[in-house]
Amino acid sequence: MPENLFKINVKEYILPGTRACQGCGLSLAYRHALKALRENTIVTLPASCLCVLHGLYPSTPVAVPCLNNSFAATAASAAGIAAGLQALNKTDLTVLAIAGDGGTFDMGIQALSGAAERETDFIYCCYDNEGYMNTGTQRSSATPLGAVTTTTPIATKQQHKKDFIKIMEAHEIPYIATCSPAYPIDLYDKFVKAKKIKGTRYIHINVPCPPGWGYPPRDTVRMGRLAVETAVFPLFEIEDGKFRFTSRSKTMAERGNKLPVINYLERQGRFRRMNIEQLRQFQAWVDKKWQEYLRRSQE
Ligand SMILES: Cc1ncc(C[n+]2csc(CCOP(=O)(O)OP(=O)(O)O)c2C)c(N)n1
Ligand code: SF4
Repeated sequence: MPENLFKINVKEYILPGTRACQGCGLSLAYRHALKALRENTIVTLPASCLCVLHGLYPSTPVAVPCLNNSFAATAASAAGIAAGLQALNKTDLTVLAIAGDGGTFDMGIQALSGAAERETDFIYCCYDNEGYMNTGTQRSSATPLGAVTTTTPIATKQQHKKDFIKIMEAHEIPYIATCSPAYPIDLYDKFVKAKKIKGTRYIHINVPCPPGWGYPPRDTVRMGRLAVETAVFPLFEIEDGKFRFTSRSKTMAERGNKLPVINYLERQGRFRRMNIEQLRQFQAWVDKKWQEYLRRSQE
């Protein structure tokens, strides 16, 4: 049963005073994710912007128990927590492992793949700001084609983003979802649903990042909406292998409309060196993925 605005948990688990940047998409997303998961949750996270948001010991603005772990070990630490809870017969707690794209697509993939294959009972969330942002915007395998980063400063990134959803689908886990802080009710619903499912659940959040992407902090929600409306980042869930669009992507699929990617790219400084050929490749890549999703949504 979908939630709506009036059913959203009014309790806050991120208190005022985080160390995230102004306009950070991660803090918006994390706020709604924790509201959906509520207090009976244990979070484990690696070095990242999220770790910075959590603050310095002994003070933190986050009002649920959290474990800081090493960069590559997020899913491994979650597996340890899940095993400990099972040994203690504590069945009412949700384990949330949450890491950036660097900590997921690159550094954390081995531990995540192992935990998913063992059907570990946890939610793994990748918040994807498309770069190693905490250390100053280095390229990751989630960085899109044509973006400038500090490790691709002149020629821009030459490769498309890794299709991480396909990798997670290959593990045949019961629940996969994408979401955006620009569509908070959709995000909230997906975490509520994931909490009720057993086994490994994977949630991928598109996280607009003002300093890393090069746009004014006031435009974070706008950037998140444009990512969805251009189909650069479609919203969907895959439950037991069944694909379904949600929220704005659902209406876009029904009406057959999506904006050209240029509407999204031209507002971000990181694409300032993109050339016409890369723009063409970017649009073709998005169109191909969108067609695949459309076909699956009709199966
Ligand atoms: C093994 C290891 N290598 C490098 C670092 C330095 N480091 C800390 S955070 C970070 C970037 C993390 O990027 P990502 O996972 O994408 O999260 P974000 O910072 O974007 O939130 C790096 C490289 C580290 N802590 N450990
Ligand atoms: S660098 Fe980006 S993701 Fe990191 S805290 Fe700042 S706005 Fe958020």
